Formats: sequence, structure tokens, C-alpha cells
Amino acid sequence: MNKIKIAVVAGDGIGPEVIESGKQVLNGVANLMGDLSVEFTDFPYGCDYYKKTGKMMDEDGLDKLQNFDAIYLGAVGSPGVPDNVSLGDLLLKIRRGFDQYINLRPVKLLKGAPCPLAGVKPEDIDMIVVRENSEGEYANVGARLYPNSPNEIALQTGIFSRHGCERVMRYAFEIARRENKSVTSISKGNALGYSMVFWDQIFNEVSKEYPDVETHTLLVDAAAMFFVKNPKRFQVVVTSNLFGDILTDLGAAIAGGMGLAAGANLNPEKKYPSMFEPIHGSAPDIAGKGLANPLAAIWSISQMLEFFGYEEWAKKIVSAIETLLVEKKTLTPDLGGTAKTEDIAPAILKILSN
Ligand code: GGG
Repeated sequence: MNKIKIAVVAGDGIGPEVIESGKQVLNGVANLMGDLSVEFTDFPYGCDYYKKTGKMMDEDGLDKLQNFDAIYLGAVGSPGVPDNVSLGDLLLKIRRGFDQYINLRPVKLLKGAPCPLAGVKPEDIDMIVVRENSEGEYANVGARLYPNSPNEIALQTGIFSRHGCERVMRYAFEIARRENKSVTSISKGNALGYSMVFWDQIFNEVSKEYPDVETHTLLVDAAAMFFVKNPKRFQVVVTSNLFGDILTDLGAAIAGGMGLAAGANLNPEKKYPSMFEPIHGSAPDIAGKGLANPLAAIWSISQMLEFFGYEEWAKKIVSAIETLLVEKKTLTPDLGGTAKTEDIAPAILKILSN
């Protein structure tokens, strides 16, 4: 019997509701599999914790999380806590601290999912975005000078290392080679003459190691346009930390909405735990009302299973989500249904049991 030890950081707002659904699905799947046991340990980290203790997580929080195979994260952010604190002192601290340098975000239009683009079919939107997750624009290097004076200055530096660029690009190329897909690198080398020119140069170099893989390069503004006008041209996408964050929200918008967008923060070497999350935020306006869509959180369980080598069950979960979308009987209001958050996990497990 294989065992996965999972640290649960449900976090804020709708986080606890959607994470509860994901836990139910993983427990149910483990029962169906028969050879997997899962053990969840809850951590109270998040904005409520901050309001009580002045910290988003314990000083030694990373040491505590280090002992787990995976982290299952809900959402972070709450009115009254500055967004840079809630994100920077928890989610980003974990990503950096555990060298989760790959952020894998599928942008896949499932059958039955709403798409705002006219004439677009599910087969037209099926990409995987490989977002650099440890440096770039998110490196948090900078300064504030001359506060509260007319000369006030804010500096924010992007960090693009050869090591950081090469490893994320190779990761994208490996997926593309395995799945016989093209890689599109998205940058902004015309305007960001140091960081993004460097990114483009490294992409060109790394692409020579993969002569069998078709490549494309796009400026981020053009890429945003093509996500809407011709999403079919994208298969594997590799891009920087900030561009990846923005483009995958756009990706979510064209592929069913934020309620269906999952993300995996991976340390591929498994030296540290990887973290799995719905990419949406805490949505405090709908928290506690049973309105939140837990399908993204459930999809991220599929990503977790895939990362641990259970590809068959990972696919079955995504296929169960698709069945739910096609049947249209048990969907939350964002997808046009009347079901509550708590109705979704049992419906998914029913499909998986059939
Ligand atoms: N699901 C975690 C969460 O609350 N994410 C919100 C967010 O702002 N994420 C930014 C990022 O992924 O870089």
C-alpha cells in the first residue's frame, strides 16, 4: 500500500470549502484504487492566522511542511490584510522555499464547459502552460526610497538566471517531445531589453537540444490576442512568472472560467514537497455561502495524482469533471447550475464509481 502524506493549507475565503471537496474526492479515489492511502494534516495558515499572530505562517512553517509529500493549498487573501503580505508570506514563500520552479497550468476546454469565444470547439483549446515559478518578475527584489516625500521611488527588479530559464524551458521541451507537441515561448524582448532578450536567447539555445520539437516565439501582447483569436495555435507554452500568471487567467476565461482552472507548483526532483492549488483567489464575497465551484480544486487533485505516477486515475478525474459538465445536472451557479459546493464531490465520485 502506497501512502501520500498531504499538508493541507485551506487558507482564506472559499479556500476551505473547495479544499474539503478535493479531499473528499481524493479519499474516494484512494478507496477505489485500493492500493493508495492518503493522510491529510491541516495547517491553519492564512489571513485569520495573520490577524491572530501577525504572521501568515509559523516562523518554522517551511520546516513543518517539509515532511510532507505534497501541499494542498486553497486560497489566500482577505480584506484587511495587504495582498502583498497574504501572497508573499505564504504562497510565494512556499513556492520559493521549496524550489517549486515549475507552475503547470492546463488550459483545456472540456466538453460542456462554457466558452465565450464564438465557434470554438473543445479540441481548439488544449494547451499546457509551463510558467517559471521561482524568479522572474516575482523575485521580490527592490526597494522603496524617500517614503512620503515628493521624491518617493519604488524599484522592482526582475531576476532571470541562466539556470532558472534553462530548467523551465527544458521542462517544457520534455513535455512537448513526450507528447509530440510544439513549444511556444512567450516573452517581451522588444521592450524589456535585458531580461526578455536574455530569455529569448536562452530559449533559442535550449531549442537546439530538441531539434525534433517545433518551436514558436511570441511577444506577450500578441500572445494575449492569439489566446482569444486563435487558441488552437498553442500546445505547450513556456513563459515567465508574471506573464504566466496573467495569461493563465485569460486561459481560464476562455476555458470555462476560474472555477475550472487548476495549477501545480512542482519541484520535479521531489527534493521538496510540491503544491497543488486551484488558481483562483479567496473570493470573499461568496465565501461561506456554498456557491464556490470546487472543480478547480478537484482538478488539482488530478494533477497531484499525475505527479505521483497515477496517470490513469488523474485522467479519470478530469474525464469525470467533463461528464459532470456535459450532464449539466450538478453544477454550481458560475456554470449555470443550482448545486451547492458540497454537492460536487459526491457527484464526481458517483461518476468515478460507475
Ligand atoms: N489558489 C491560491 C490563490 O489564492 N492564488 C491567488 C493568487 O493571486 N495567485 C497569484 C499567483 O499564482 O501567482
